Amino acid sequence: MSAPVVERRETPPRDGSLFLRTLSGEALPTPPVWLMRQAGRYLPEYRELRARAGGFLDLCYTPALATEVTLQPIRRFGFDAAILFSDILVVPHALGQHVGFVEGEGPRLEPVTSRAEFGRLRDEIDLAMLAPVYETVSRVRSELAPEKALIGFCGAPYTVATYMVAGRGGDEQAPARLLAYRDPEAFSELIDRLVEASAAHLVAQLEAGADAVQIFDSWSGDLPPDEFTRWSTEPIRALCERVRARVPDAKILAFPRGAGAKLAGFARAVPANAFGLATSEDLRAARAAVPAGVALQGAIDPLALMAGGAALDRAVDRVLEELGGAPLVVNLGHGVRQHTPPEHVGQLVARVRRNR
Ligand code: 1CP
Repeated sequence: MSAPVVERRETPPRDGSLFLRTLSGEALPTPPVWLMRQAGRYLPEYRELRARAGGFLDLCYTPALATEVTLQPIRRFGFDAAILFSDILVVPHALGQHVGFVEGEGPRLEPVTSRAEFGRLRDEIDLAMLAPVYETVSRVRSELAPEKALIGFCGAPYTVATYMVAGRGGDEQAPARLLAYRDPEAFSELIDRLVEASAAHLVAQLEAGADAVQIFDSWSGDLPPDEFTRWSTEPIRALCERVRARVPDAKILAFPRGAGAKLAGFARAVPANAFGLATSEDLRAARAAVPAGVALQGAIDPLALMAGGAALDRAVDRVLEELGGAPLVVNLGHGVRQHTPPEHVGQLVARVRRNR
């Protein structure tokens, strides 16, 4: 593993951060709120900057612009946490895979579909290539108010592997799943490499000033239980352990999107401070499934946010009612959608804070 690129900064204790207090197990009367994909194309100021930036990866690797995009939703809505503007696919990129983003279509990678093709990848992640990302983390941290938390992130090994093997996104998981059935040793080797690479990437973000990190497992929810344990739970557990070996007090959120009944086993095995819930989860069942004092994050329907009005108020109230009274981070069950009216996001935040 290469040496960290940015020195860890001395950060003042942020007792005022509702988000960090919640991750430490406090149940707050007004819970903290942020939204997955809170920076992005639904914001006119993002679209304007994106048009000037060139490609999407150029935006991710230009600290001044990535810092600005990270802060845009904080200025507009006053969320309790900012999430670093980057992407889960910078990890395969820094492992030497060709990664591109096609306008209007999404990510395209040169697929690696066999052990022979893994040979094209670096053995270890090139952290120097991601130096602009860590520079962004440290810039954002120094510009954010002390009571606002900064979240770094990575994709879970399984989710990132689905893109690396298929060469594209969406719900195209069949190539990775076929490889996992046909050649489990090869798939396991890829997952192990991703555990190491992702751990190095998360540690570098924490050392650059991120207050917490989120692991996005967007595509594991459909796996049958045994496969889910092998390819989602166990690698994420190993990833958390690697990170804590280097940063013992690291605050970690794990988001096994759509785990459903598999959440209980996942939450027993994975030593995260918080678990993210998708829109489809039964919230009371999820609360019963995680150890007492561990935070939950979620799970407002992004389409209720798009609809706005009374439906949005009801969706917010349901989350507060069913998950409140215990450590809770209000969020969506998946990312903000592109055509969401920005004023609905303002409505959501006001609804969460209305009794404050
Ligand atoms: O042209 C553009 O503006 C690109 C759209 C875009 C954006 C705004 C992409 C391409 N990535 C991002 C930023 C991003 N991606 C963030 C930044 C911070 C924030 O949340 O505001 C984060 C956390 C991600 C994480 C990410 N990227 C995930 C995990 C979460 C999820 O949505 O499930 C995944 C699966 C990706 C891959 C990816 N990158 C971009 C797109 C369009 C996709 C999804 C492609 C697919 O459909 O599979």
